[in-house]
Amino acid sequence: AATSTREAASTSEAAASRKAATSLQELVPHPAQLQPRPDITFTLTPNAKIQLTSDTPRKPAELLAGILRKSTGFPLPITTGVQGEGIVLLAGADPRTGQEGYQLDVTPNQVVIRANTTAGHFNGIATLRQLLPPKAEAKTKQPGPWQVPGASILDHPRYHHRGTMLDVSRHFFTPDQVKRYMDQAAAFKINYFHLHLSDDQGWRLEIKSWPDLTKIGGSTEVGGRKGRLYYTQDQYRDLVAYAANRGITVIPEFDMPGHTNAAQASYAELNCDGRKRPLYTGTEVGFSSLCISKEITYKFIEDVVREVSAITPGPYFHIGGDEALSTPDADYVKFMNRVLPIVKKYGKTTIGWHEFIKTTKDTAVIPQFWGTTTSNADVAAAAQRGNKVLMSPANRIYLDMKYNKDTKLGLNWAGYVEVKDAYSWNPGAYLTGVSEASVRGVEAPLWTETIRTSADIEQMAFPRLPVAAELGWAPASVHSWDRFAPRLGAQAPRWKIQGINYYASPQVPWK
Ligand code: TNX
Repeated sequence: AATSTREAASTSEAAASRKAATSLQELVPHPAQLQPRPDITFTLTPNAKIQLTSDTPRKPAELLAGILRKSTGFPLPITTGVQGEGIVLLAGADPRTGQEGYQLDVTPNQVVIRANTTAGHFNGIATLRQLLPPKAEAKTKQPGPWQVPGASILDHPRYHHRGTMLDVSRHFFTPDQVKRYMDQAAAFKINYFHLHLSDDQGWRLEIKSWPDLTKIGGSTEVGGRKGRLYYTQDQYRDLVAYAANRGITVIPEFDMPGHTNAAQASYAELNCDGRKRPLYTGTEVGFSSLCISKEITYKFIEDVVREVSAITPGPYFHIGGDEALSTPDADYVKFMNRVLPIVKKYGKTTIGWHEFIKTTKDTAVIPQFWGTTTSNADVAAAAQRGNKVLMSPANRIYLDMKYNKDTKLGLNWAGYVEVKDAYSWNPGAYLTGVSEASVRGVEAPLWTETIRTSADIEQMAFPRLPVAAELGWAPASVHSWDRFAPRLGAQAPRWKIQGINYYASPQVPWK
């Protein structure tokens, strides 16, 4: 009996370590360098401590502790001083890790993460979460064992900018819904969260000097629901801090000179004819424009940029600039020539949908390409001058495109975007005249004309947001659908434990 118990124990240990060993092959995004150490397994026990030195940042440790205390039920105190079993976060990593990379080394009694920056530590922690069993993501106490397979990882991203956008204007999402999506994004090393805060259907952030923007412009959404559908400045500050505590920088967008009906419905003086527009709850685009010839327009914009910049620690301000179909070309240029210096005056760097780049030769501004073609003369010319381009080609990485004709949510103006389509392009060799060195990164935008709930967000973002994260982080040399699809499929148990409503694409071998 003794023998068979021992055998049973060792068989289940072998099974557990076989299982643990595979998590090394399942990382999304794929790390730059990965060396398995099959002879080693680390097991997290109730005695483990999260150990820092005086020069390691605390926020990443707090994020990790918050997640693992819930699922393991262990106390996991954060201590200063490196001793004994646990997870050790150290400053001072190999210079090849750069500004955002990390090293992760598994020893029998410690997992050691080294990084030179806070971002690097957040990224190392995202990797450690995926090396632990899926139940590590549970919100309630689970039984162990909590094993990490032996490995030595040296990692850094292909591109600095790995983002997603949430359109909170077409449909409003509560702070808790936004936080839920931020959490989901952070798990894939997404480091920018773009909030589309104004559009024809809604103005979503309190501006103290123009209170009717939210009082009127934030009172409804697509479909006509009524409510206080906006964030106070305090709520926005809290969202920005929540993101920062996960290694994410928020990029606020106020779309102009088109997509402005909500503002024009709030203030008569923002219209050339001096008359308020009716609120709009449909989904057409291209019918609205700020009044380019009125001075009050630029006072309004300066007030918005000043107030928003003061509560946005990140260096970017997104001015939209897309689909200004009701603004004559000459006016569009005039408008941008007034607005770009305002953004600069308040210390921010402009990002805009790519249309705006034809109006400026400033190489510091960032065009965000959202087209469906693989050549764009204005974007290519900007790249030749030295601008960095953010890549969001709609027919590849728009999260609101339907997967196929049967997808209930979403739109299809850019086509159907199945998971393999979302993966099968090279951001560094996609646009003619825009080479690897001119690409700043990849953003996956989620427009919300048809999206109303967290379950809706998740159905469209999963699995395509992790695809975007893979394209933005993993080295180009590992790009292969056949090898990526199983790694993606291996995430499903984690998503199930978190209650993420992912789309189980038939293209992916789900675990
Ligand atoms: C185009 S993409 C838009 C948005 C829509 C989206 C829907 C872009 C810069 N503008 O106004 O919501 O298509 O997919």
